[in-house]
Amino acid sequence: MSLVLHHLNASRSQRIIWLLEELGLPYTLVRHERDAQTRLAPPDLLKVHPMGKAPLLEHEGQVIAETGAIAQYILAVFDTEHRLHPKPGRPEFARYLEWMHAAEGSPFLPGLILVFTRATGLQDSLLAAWMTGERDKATATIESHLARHTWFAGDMFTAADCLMGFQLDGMEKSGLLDNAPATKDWLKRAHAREGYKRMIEQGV
Ligand SMILES: N[C@@H](CCC(=O)N[C@@H](CS)C(=O)NCC(=O)O)C(=O)O
Repeated sequence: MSLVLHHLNASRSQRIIWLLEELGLPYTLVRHERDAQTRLAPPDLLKVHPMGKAPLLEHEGQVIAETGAIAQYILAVFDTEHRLHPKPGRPEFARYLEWMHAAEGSPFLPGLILVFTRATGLQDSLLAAWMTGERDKATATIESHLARHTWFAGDMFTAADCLMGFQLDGMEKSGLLDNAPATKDWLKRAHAREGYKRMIEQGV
């Protein structure tokens, strides 16, 4: 049975589009539009999953939520040659796992909380100052890693790059990478990939 990906505009679901394009898998994209004022997902996503958030993947009668789980599912079922997920025992395996989880973990969370502080008028709060420090630490961690590695897992391009790309694209657009040349070089390499270009062509 075919893959159905529920996509919300300007959202994390572009990570999964990129991954599916890199793997060359056929899929149906169901588009959902954020509310223009609240920026929240429309109620129709609640009919697919009780959290009502994107991305959501449908396959063989199952609905899967959470970007990391969706990526792992796609890789386990369809990437049996391990093109985008190194096997245990390969030198890239540990870093691959670390950055797959980092995409929704410590390096991602401060930026997300800062979006919420701005949306609620708390941009001058102690919370915003704390999260700015955490976000700067994350930016420095990513920069130091990418100064030593071509891709997040090492020499091999993996799904961890697809998952981390959403955050880095957003940071570049906000001018947060002006002092992060290695991260900007990673973005250039990522943007040159055919899979990335096909993701952008979908008007994400
Ligand atoms: N941890 C979840 C987060 C899902 C999530 O918050 N998605 C956002 C899009 S970036 C969303 O649907 N926001 C709209 C809303 O919460 O109404 C994941 O990795 O998939």
